[in-house]
Parts: sequence; C-alpha cells; structure tokens
Amino acid sequence: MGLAATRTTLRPVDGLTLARVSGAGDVNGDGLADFLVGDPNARLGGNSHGAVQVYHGRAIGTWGSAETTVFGDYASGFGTALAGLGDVNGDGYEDILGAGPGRLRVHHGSPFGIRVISDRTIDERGWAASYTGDVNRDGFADAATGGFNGQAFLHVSLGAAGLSASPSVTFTGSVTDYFGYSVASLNRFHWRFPVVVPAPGSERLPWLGS
Ligand SMILES: [Ca+2]
Ligand SMILES: [Ca+2]
Repeated sequence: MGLAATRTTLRPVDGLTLARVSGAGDVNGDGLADFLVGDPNARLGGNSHGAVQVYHGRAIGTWGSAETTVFGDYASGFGTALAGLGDVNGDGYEDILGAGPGRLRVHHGSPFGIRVISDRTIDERGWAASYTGDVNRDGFADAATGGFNGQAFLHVSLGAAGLSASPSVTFTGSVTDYFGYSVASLNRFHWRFPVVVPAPGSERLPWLGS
C-alpha cells in the first residue's frame, strides 16, 4: 500500500510561476487536513503582490479553486514561505503563516477557513517559518521564524491573542553559514526547541535544541 498515483490539477492565481506547498493543519475544524499553495509572483490587478492560497481537505471530489486566497502588499513577495502553525490562539482552529522577505503574517483559522485579514504581522529580516508545537507547554502552539542576517527566532503564543509579534528567543548564527535561511522543528521527535538549519550547500549544519 502507499499513495495512489492519481492527480488533481489546481487552478492557480494569475501569474503563478513559483508555487510552493505546505500542510496547513485543519484550518476550518472539519477534521480534514488542509493545505497551502504560495507564490511570491502572483499578480493582483496586473501587479506582482504574491499570494497564499488555502485549499480545504475533501473526503470526496476534487479540488478546483482555493477556498481562500490572500494577497500580499505590492511587490512584497508574499508566499515566499508558508507554514501551518497549529492552533496558536487556542480557539480549536489551526492557524497559518505566510511570508515575504521582511514581513511575516499570521492568519487564524475559523469555521469558514483562514481569516483574509492578517491577525498578526511580524516584521523581521527574514522569511522562513515553521511549526514548532507547544514548546513552553502552556497549551498554545508556538512558531519559529528565520532571517537572512544569521538569526532565527522563537515566537511564543500570548494565549487567545495568538503569537507575539516580538520574539521571545533570538538564535544567532553566522550569515556566511546561511544560518536561519530555513527553520524546522523536531518537536514531534521529542525535541523541545526548534532546530534551525542553514540552506543546502553550507559546509556546516548548525542546530539548536535541548
Ligand atoms: Ca479542514
Ligand atoms: Ca486558532
């Protein structure tokens, strides 16, 4: 047994050229996993804004258009990175993050899917983001983000308000090692803190954990 070799063609937004995908968790709370498609070159009104699309899981049928499409600001590269975060505000609906260089936006889930208006904006020199699970064990999911200045960050949830816009922990590596270019968590393997890895091609593989 394994994956069935069937294919569904999604209907992209205008200008979609560099799509990337991520699991979203269950943003509408129907018990079915949802997923994200991001493209930093997606156009709105003929101009490049970048976009993140959310497709809801289906028990039957196929996917056509996304349930929700969120565009970034003009020339923001929104959709460069995207991540399902888990439930950062504890309302029972899982939440997502979309990012362009220098700005990361958290959108909370709801019975209707993610909210189009951003619930939290994080201005950092970076774009990478990752699910971490609940690293401080307060019942709310937290998140890791990464930068292009040799830094990565842990943002903990404030509770019902969701993620803090300011990092609670800053991890500092080396710019020349591309530290923070991507971030990942081994939380599900019982690591308690996010693991931060550099871009492929770097000679060293810095990591953080406990
Ligand atoms: Ca769902
Ligand atoms: Ca939530």
